[in-house]
Amino acid sequence: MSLHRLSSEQVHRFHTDGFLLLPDLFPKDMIDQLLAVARADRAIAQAGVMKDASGMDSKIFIRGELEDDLYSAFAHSPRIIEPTEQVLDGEVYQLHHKMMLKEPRVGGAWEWHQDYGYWYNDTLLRPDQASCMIAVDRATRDNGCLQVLRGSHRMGRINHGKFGNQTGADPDRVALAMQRMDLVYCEMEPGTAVLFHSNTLHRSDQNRSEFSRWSLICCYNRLDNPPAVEKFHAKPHHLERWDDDRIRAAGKRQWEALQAPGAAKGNPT
Ligand SMILES: O=C(O)CCC(=O)C(=O)O
Repeated sequence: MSLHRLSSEQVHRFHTDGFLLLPDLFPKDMIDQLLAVARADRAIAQAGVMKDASGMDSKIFIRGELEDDLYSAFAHSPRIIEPTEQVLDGEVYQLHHKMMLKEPRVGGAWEWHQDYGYWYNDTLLRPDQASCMIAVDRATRDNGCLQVLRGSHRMGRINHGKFGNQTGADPDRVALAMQRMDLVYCEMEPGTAVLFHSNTLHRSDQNRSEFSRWSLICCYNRLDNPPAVEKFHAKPHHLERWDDDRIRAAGKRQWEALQAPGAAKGNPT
């Protein structure tokens, strides 16, 4: 019996709430390594930014295909894959993964949306996806932790687009949902994760604190639900499961490469 399987009570809670907190999903040394690599990585320092409605930036380093780096290595972890397969009730593959950084004092907000609000347009025909957001730094209300509306995945997909100066889920529909559903702030210690359904409404605030908010989000789709047209996401594949030591070894290789003479410096945040 696998160490990473959820209890039937946890699976039930995911289906009821549309999300599930997974305390201490990863051990401290793996998260310390991930943070050290991310801070040193020039590719992340130069990553794209997402501007919020007031012009504040979140950094987003997103990759479709799996690569030879630590971020991709985490996406291979059975600590994530097994619970995801349980809640989606079938084999999954990695759709994409992203390192997210909200820098102290200036990190931007994310507006209410459902991931499937966008992935629908990528011709994923069923909402059979889930995302696992892993706290790399401590995530708090002050530095812009993830917020979710409990049970909102059961509304099905709602309209997404540009409404006034906001892009995201239809704000009138969100306002109605907020009258009936609990708003939950997913405050997490490093290594804790939240697994959420692709129709769960979520957002996050700006980071007005003195502390950075790094996180890694790994997104998965059911293998029997390939997109009708291939876009940015990874092609459907049988996802190898890597044990912790193989993931640590990928991190060590990347760390050594980043320290090599001539390697450009990353972002110390
Ligand atoms: O990083 C965050 O706070 C939210 C990111 C998000 O909602 C997304 O990538 O879909």
